[in-house]
Amino acid sequence: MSLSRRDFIKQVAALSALTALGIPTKAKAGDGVDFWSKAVCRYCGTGCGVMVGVKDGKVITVKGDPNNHNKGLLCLKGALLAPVIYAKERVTKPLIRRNGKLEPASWDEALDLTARKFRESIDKFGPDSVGYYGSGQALTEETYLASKMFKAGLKTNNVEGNPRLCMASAVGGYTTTFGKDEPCGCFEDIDATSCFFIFGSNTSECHPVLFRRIAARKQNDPKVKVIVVDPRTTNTARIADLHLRVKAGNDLALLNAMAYVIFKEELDDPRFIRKYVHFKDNGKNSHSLEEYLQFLEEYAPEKVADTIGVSAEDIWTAGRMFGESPASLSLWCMGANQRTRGVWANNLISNLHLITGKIGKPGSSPFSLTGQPNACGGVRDTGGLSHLLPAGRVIAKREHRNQVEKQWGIPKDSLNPKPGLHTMALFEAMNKGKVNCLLTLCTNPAHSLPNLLKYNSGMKKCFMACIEAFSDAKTLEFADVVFPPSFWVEREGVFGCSERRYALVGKAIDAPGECRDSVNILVDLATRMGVDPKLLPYKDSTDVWNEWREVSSITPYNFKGITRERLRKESGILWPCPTEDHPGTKRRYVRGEDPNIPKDYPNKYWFYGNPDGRAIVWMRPQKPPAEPADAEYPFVLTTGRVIDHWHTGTMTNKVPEINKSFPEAYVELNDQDAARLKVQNGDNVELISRRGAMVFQARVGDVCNPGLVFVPWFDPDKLINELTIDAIDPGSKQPEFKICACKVRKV
Ligand SMILES: Nc1nc2c(c(=O)[nH]1)N[C@H]1C(S)=C(S)[C@@H](COP(=O)(O)OP(=O)(O)OC[C@H]3O[C@@H](n4cnc5c(=O)[nH]c(N)nc54)[C@H](O)[C@@H]3O)O[C@H]1N2
Ligand SMILES: Nc1nc2c(c(=O)[nH]1)N[C@H]1C(S)=C(S)[C@@H](COP(=O)(O)OP(=O)(O)OC[C@H]3O[C@@H](n4cnc5c(=O)[nH]c(N)nc54)[C@H](O)[C@@H]3O)O[C@H]1N2
Ligand code: SF4
Ligand SMILES: [Mo]
Repeated sequence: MSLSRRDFIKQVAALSALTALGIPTKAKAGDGVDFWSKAVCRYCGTGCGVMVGVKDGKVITVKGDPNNHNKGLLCLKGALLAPVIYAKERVTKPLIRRNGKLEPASWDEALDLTARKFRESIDKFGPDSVGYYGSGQALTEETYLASKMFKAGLKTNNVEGNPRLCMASAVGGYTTTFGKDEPCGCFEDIDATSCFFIFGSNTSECHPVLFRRIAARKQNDPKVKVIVVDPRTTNTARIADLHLRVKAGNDLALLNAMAYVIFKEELDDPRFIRKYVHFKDNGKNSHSLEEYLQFLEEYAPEKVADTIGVSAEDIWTAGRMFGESPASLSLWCMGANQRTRGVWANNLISNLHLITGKIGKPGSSPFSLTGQPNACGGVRDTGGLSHLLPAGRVIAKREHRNQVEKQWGIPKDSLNPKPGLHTMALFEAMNKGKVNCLLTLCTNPAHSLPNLLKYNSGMKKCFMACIEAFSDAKTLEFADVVFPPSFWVEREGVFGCSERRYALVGKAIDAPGECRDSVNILVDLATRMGVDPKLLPYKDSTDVWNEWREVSSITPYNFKGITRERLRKESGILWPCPTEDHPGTKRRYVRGEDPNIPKDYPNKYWFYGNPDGRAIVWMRPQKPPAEPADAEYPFVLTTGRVIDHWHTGTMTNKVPEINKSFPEAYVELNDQDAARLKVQNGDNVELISRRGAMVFQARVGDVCNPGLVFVPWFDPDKLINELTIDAIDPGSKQPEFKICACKVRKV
């Protein structure tokens, strides 16, 4: 059963009446279903709780969980999940490539072939000749297990995932500023803030249920201000009191200029700065407040307005709004992260909170919005990247390795001390024949990597085994083996969304055909590769979860109290949560809230991630993007999302209502540019970058800044990533999807 848009609106309206408290996980219920099962939406990092309605063993409807933070609300994607499960493109049998074609095979054949290929490569070329490439959409248990299997079992740190394309700059930002990853605030801050500072986030399309909460906050209190920083007039920008339509890639200067205004207007918090802040420059040298102020002199609004592309007056207004507001909440996403200076952008946003003391109080927080439903809980927290170990520890530190070795029951100093290859280096190594075997789980790199044409040869050469739910995923054109996984509510496990909230995706139905749970696939594969079975003593995902809880317990992540039983009853709990009677933590680093801080700690705040207990205000200069527009390629190409489609479209293109509204990719072109190029709305134009060229239908209007074009990247038939650049942030190694130069030609 699927819903039309009208039905959907009706359903959302009806949901407020649906707040019968404490719906048990599997209760008999009316509404034509046999039972409702509790889960989390499988799409965005908002992490909406859902109730899945099952009849005769099939999911027939999905509605919002009234007890989760979304209070029963869902966006269209979440509400229309049922038809995705039953799409005819589901992979339901293992496949092996024979004579160039993927053909059905038995599980034994597919697993043995994969294990043999990996084993041979490791024996011949060493453990770093293989790798794992996972996802912020995999369950926590799956990523934790894969990371342990490769790092401890196969002795390679080549463990990566799509969060490198997405959240790596946020990880880098938080760890350099606070010494620990992950946001310190929570979604409830939305209801308490009086100023939203939304930077490079199209919240209305990408975190729609959070956006409703933002809009409701604004509607309820006319004093609430919204500042949006985006080179496009997105739907998000339409509710802004102040929209700074910056030049793409040039807004680091804006963040420093706002800091300048804050000091000039005496909106800083000297007491907070004195006690809790430490100033540093790019060389990691410490500085005084006076030296920081000197650094900011270069960023007087009048000096940088032209670089940024907005008026000095608007910059003064932005700084004042942020500083004068009793509480300010920054929300940012890919417009900050997908940049060659993504880490710096993250640091500079946190600076604004640290100089004003607007942190750790209701409504005040530097809050990075996470893209995927489990990039935080699954990949960042479990250490599913090539430089990380579980619960905020890093490969490079011997002390951390030794802790984890002890916890995993492997000999001291047996973990590989060298961080593995980051995502772009991993695919580059495949090009060069240095990585010969790759296991992918829940990601579609042949569509989502930047500068795609460059990486095709590596994907062709490398033995690729893909755990992938849909047969039309682009990456399967390169796969040698395909494993059919249980999808979404066909298996049980945990998702951790943007606000450190862990919630259970309950199993509601059986998987079709020969699909297996990915936890089971990974354990089976590891065993056949010769990994010591004692390392992976799990019969199901609950066992993995229980080990992971234990592993977290000696770290500040400590969520030992988040038991499976609690997850079944409650609709999500925020870590840290050390004991079973602990309610979870809304705000970290605050005495009285964060269980890591003793009750008798002398200060109100403790940024315990850093040795001196202080957060760092970084002096980061303005830097342009890697490939700015120039005379030959005079336009800037940016890429991003539309509300109804998810990433590479493999799921949302199975929903007719959605596919009708966005059948194919297009290019947004500013009307002044269009007039100059004599292009009318609906005409075809060719975009040409230094890497590729492609034709799109033009949507002419005033959404994009003049000189900027925007293309959504969901369309598998128009792979805009053939044009994007693979320049990376030197710190986070995240690619600059948001900015490259191009030409536009009428065809
Ligand atoms: N509908 C939908 N929702 C999603 C997803 C999806 O595929 N579809 N994916 C999820 C995932 S994984 C992610 S990461 C998030 C992404 O969520 P967002 O980051 O909100 O989405 P994007 O469209 O990638 O980019 C956001 C904005 O960055 C702006 N931008 C570009 N360049 C610059 C710049 O130089 N400076 C500034 N300030 N802004 C700039 C763009 O104009 C765009 O409006 O969405 C999540 N939610
Ligand atoms: N041009 C451009 N490119 C971008 C971005 C951008 O803004 N612009 N954004 C980047 C960002 S932020 C991200 S997060 C990445 C995302 O990039 P990808 O992770 O490559 O994109 P998805 O479409 O989410 O891929 C998920 C895959 O898993 C499959 N799948 C779904 N459910 C399951 C399941 O339960 N199990 C298994 N095993 N498979 C499943 C889907 O069919 C799909 O093929 O893309 C990046 N690429
Ligand atoms: S806002 Fe995100 S999590 Fe919530 S229903 Fe929509 S896609 Fe799912
Ligand atoms: Mo993402």
